[in-house]
Amino acid sequence: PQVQTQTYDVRLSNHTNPAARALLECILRKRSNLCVSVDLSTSAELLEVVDAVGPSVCLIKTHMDIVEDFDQSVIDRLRVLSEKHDFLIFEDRKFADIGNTVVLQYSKGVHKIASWAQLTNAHVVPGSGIITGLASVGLPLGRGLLLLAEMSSAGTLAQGAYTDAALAMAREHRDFVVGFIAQRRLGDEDWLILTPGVQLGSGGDSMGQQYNTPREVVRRGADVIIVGRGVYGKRGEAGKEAERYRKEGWEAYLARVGG
Ligand code: 5IU
Repeated sequence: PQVQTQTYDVRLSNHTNPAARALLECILRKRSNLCVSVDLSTSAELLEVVDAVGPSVCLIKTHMDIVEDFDQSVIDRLRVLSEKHDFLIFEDRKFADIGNTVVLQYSKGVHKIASWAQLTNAHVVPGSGIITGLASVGLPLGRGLLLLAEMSSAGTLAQGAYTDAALAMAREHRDFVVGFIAQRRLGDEDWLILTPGVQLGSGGDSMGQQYNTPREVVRRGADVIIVGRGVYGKRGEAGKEAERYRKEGWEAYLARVGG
């Protein structure tokens, strides 16, 4: 596909899914295409970082299953912060089972993800039944789904024909699938591309993570940059770092759309 040069404003008219629209509207209101991934394992640390980065983000990405003291009050407090700072919530659950099972994992259990996360994501390895299952829960609630088409980690199998298959599956479910977790733009349609593996200074970690800069991933087609340790890694500086990444991401977007 060609470089995505349409503005977020124009792209709003290409989307009908309520979660996709809410995300684009929030991006425009806050001039932020930054999602901070808050991978911290106590609710106090999680909520402290969310409160600090909240003003600079359009989206907070969670892994709620790593929070050791999880209970419903964590969700209640997260939602208060999402109203206070105006951001959406993306639970990075990476569903990967058959349709019947993901229905239960998405709606029930300890986390009841569908009740609070506007966005979640799924692997395509089970085939399209996973989307049918998740859509049966998420669509009535106005939720949106991202498919994992590519990963940022070294040696990922999500490439080539696998990535093409993810795109084909998304095309069958355009009401619920709003885009992809990917490293570049996919397809000529308007899919939202959310890209993890982002850090200023690039490099990686000791377990296969590979980083690109905000400017590079946005140039390749990222609509939302996902940054974790780059923002919350230095204790006490998450708010300042988030604002730095927001500016980088927004300038890269303006450069891409020619503004
Ligand atoms: N994440 C990736 N790469 C991927 C996918 C998800 O890093 O391809 I799919 C998640 C893992 C972590 C966050 O929650 O995004 C990135 O965190 P760091 O910026 O701290 O590496």
